[in-house]
Amino acid sequence: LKRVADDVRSIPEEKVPWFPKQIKDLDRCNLLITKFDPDMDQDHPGYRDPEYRKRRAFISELAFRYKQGDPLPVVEYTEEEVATWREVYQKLRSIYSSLACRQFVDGLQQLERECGYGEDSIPQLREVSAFLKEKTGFQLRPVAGLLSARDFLASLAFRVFQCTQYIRHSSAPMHSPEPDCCHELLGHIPMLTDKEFAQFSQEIGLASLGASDEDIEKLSTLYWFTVEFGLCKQDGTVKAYGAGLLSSYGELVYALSNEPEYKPFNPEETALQPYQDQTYQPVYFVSESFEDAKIKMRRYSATIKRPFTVHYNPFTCSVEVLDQP
Ligand code: TIH
Ligand code: FE2
Repeated sequence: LKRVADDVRSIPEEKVPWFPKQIKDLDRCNLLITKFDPDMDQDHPGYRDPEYRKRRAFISELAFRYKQGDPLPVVEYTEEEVATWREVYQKLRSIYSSLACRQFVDGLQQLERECGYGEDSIPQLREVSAFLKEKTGFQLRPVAGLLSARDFLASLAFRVFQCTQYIRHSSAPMHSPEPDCCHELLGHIPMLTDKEFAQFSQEIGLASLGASDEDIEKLSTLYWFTVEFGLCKQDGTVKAYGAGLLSSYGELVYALSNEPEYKPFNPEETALQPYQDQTYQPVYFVSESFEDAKIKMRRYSATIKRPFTVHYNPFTCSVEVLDQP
């Protein structure tokens, strides 16, 4: 009797959530969150614009059909879409040199010189992905909208960045509560040309694989306050490196205006900060430098309990899973 009881007790309790082991498995990481979708959200500026919604449905379809390894879809943007892009680009471009971090400005300059970035056309994911691949090994994958945190973070483990391809509604160019191509191309891509930032992003992804729902919630909060809304010190002043700031003229100006609250970046605390996804953040976290954010994140990730360790094999683009002894 005693033996039976002991056997029962030795059965491992933890159920590890499924996670992708090979880059191909990202085809299954496609759970969308529809709360900001123009078909669902009455406050979306496109909700009452049937033309806009039809266009969104068409571009979403390209992402739904996409399989890992397919050539990235090319979208022929309309004049109205390019006009929105131009407005966003011009406004933001005029404040980057004073408000964006050095790595961002360098990345954007490279993209302008070597990858066709400019106000006259919306860069195509296909071209941008090829460029990034050479710089930092990151590649892009089209996505139809806002992804669940677990699926989004998992793709980072493979140096895959999921990008929306539609553009925000022309009536609200200075801020959008959901990601769009302005957010991806202007907010994220310049940062992803930086080796250290690319490494930082992949490490968050690797820490998320097979993590509990509770740990995913904390990691996505950390992602939110760093990759999306992070500030860092540089040569004695505070600059933006978060993509959610760098793609929103309204929030970028606000975040560095001294009006909101600022707290030092500290993963244990930052992971528990409730966040705002409808409008501007009431609080931003400032790190001493990138290097500092990376070291602190790494230390934090090591405290996440998982009954295994993961190792990324760049030759096979797969994750090797080792049981914890
Ligand atoms: N608010 C950003 C913008 O206007 O570009 C977009 C997003 C950032 C984070 C989530 S959605
Ligand atoms: Fe984003």
